[in-house]
Amino acid sequence: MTGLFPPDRVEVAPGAVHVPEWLSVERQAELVAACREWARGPVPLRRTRLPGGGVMSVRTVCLGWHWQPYRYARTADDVNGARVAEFPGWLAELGRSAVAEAYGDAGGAGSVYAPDAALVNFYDGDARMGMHQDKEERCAAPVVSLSLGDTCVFRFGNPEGRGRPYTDVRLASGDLFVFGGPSRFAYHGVPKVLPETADPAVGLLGGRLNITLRETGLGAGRRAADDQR
Ligand SMILES: O=C(O)CCC(=O)C(=O)O
Repeated sequence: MTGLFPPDRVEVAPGAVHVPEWLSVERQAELVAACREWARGPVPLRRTRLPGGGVMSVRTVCLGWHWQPYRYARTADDVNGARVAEFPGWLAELGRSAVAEAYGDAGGAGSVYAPDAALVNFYDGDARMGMHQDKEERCAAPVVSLSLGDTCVFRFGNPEGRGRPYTDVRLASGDLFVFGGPSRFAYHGVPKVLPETADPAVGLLGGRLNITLRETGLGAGRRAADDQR
């Protein structure tokens, strides 16, 4: 937390919690540096090609498991065929702290959280993300979202469809957003990034980074099969 009296967490929908200013500026800068390293490879940042022929405006790199529409694999078959970088233990630890912060420690939700995949999204220029569900995971564990750089408008909807009701939340650098429980499969998207809103101390000159942590539910058997590819 950065402020003397940090803003409280806000429950945007049941199980969907926004915690403003969760990461210190120093921690944000460390995460930006880590994202730069991950973007170098073994799989580079890429714009994801959609089955309908469109290309996403956001550029993405994955850790642990590579996401492509609409499945996870160990190798980035739609990029360069390389195996994605390992999911770091320290990032899983950060995910556990995030879940504990969002939901409180009482239920122990944080201690059992075991994310094994991360999508790192970079938004520059007019990049945005349409309303979608995160549903390739075979597991209903929460998604943890960390925002870095420019502020965005994050649209958080409902599990039934892309339309209303939804809530527009401003996610600023250092904010945490966790969605699980009844909101785990809610549609969400990023209609807008607000340029030049980042603190230069974070180390991202222009644009926004978002890291989402997920539990894929893809077990050791699947992993062993993939290792033999
Ligand atoms: O950038 C964001 O805040 C949302 C990212 C997202 O929805 C996703 O990676 O599925």
